[in-house]
Amino acid sequence: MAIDYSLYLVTDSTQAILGDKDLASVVEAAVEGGVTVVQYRDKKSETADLIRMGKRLRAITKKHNVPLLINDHVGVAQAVGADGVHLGQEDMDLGTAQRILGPDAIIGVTANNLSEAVVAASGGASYLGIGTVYATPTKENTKSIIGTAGVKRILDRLSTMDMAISTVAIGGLNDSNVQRVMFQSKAPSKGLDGVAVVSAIIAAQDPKAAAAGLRSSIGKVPVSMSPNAGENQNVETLLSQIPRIVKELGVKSPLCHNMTNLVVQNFAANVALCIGASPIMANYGEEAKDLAGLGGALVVNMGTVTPDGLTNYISAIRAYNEVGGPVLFDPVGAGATAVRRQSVKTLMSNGYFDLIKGNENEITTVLGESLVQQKGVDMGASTTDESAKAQLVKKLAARERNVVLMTGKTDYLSDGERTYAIKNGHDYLGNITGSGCTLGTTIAAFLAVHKGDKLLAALAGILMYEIAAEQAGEREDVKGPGTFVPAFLDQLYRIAQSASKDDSEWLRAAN
Ligand code: 3NM
Ligand code: MG
Repeated sequence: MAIDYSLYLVTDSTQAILGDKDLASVVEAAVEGGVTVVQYRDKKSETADLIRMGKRLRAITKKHNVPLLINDHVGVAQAVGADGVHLGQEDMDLGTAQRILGPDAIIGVTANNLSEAVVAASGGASYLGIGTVYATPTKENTKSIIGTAGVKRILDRLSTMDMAISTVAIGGLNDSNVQRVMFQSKAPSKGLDGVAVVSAIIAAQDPKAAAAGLRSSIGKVPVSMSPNAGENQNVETLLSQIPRIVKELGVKSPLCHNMTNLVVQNFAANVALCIGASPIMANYGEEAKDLAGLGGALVVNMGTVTPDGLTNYISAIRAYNEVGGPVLFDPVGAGATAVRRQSVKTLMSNGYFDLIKGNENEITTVLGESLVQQKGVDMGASTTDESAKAQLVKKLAARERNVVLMTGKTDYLSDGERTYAIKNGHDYLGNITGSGCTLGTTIAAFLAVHKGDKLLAALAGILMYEIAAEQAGEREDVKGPGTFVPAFLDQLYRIAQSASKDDSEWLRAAN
């Protein structure tokens, strides 16, 4: 039997989630709204009560032609004529359940990690419930939170096993994140078959509307997250398009919404103006709902993160994600403190970033892996292995399905397929404050004007920025970092002006 796993409802009968509603009525409404599979999960009731409710749910699901599975209790599944069971890692083992229920039963298994997934898949499970994706109050003692990266790791492994097993993700999923989770979890060869939710439907005021909303979200890949136009590998072809993109930026003057740190606000606004963008420094998340509709891009720079700031970032990221406005994440000091490490996780589980930029430490923190063995508190530890850096950037971009830029003497830029090393820039950029942050501002403005190929947009921003720095650093009137800053702003402005006159001479310095 081919099953549609796209919207998998797991029930909960607790006061905290179901409240005073009647479970069978909630399930019926949910099925009418578009739920495609129902799992009856009740961790507290006695067997007689389970069978009583199970029979009611069987009647409802049968009427609507939707499969019914029972959590944990194989005997209850048999008693009510369910289509199968869902087994947690502490429940009856898969082989025993298969022998009892026979070959036609649907038997799903919970998988938190690679080995649980491999064991269940090899054992012939019908599907895997992969989780816990995000923290959820619904289930007590969940194992580790694996995020979309963890789901993707499991899907990648399953695709190498060449097995016809279905998959759903579970844990903390709701209408604000299902599209992104489906998109970001997608392994090269296979994505999730659906998502499983509890509270997003059972705790909803209107379970039918909640189910209908989820069902329609699941089917759509958000415009902003469409895969990168990765067909263009040729550097010359990419470079040839940059003057036109710089010119377009000046013509469109996109809104560049910065939620950035206290140190660089003024400088970032000046950089945005000089390149031809229209800056706004707005840290209040509620405002983003209006700003996101203006066709610009958002920079989230957590250089001076606070609890309030985090809440504001999340509202803004969601507002931009909703309308497909590009979001650039600059995880400043990501590895420096526990608060920052946690903030990175919180932000990444709450939204999609079109581009993540950072230095080596920041990018390795976001990836969760280090290139080199960290020695004590030596945060400056660095590798000189260029190909290792390029691989790391590529890996993170492939994992997040976005574009990643690692800045340094050489910058590495990747969309998970194409990876480039860029060697432009000037030493003085390292001697002034906010040069990394304002590069983020610059790239965001380019993402707003050039939507077709995010990597190309980023490349245009990086080259404009770094070549302007080279030109400024070489000027006779520039004696050091102090005189460099105004000269740098001037050169950014000049490049913008020359591009508007179709002069692309500046780009000859690209390397
Ligand atoms: N199993 P909600 S998480 C039943 O990780 C269940 O295996 C999980 O609830 C797992 O959709 C979970 O309300 C609860 O976050 C999911
Ligand atoms: Mg269980």
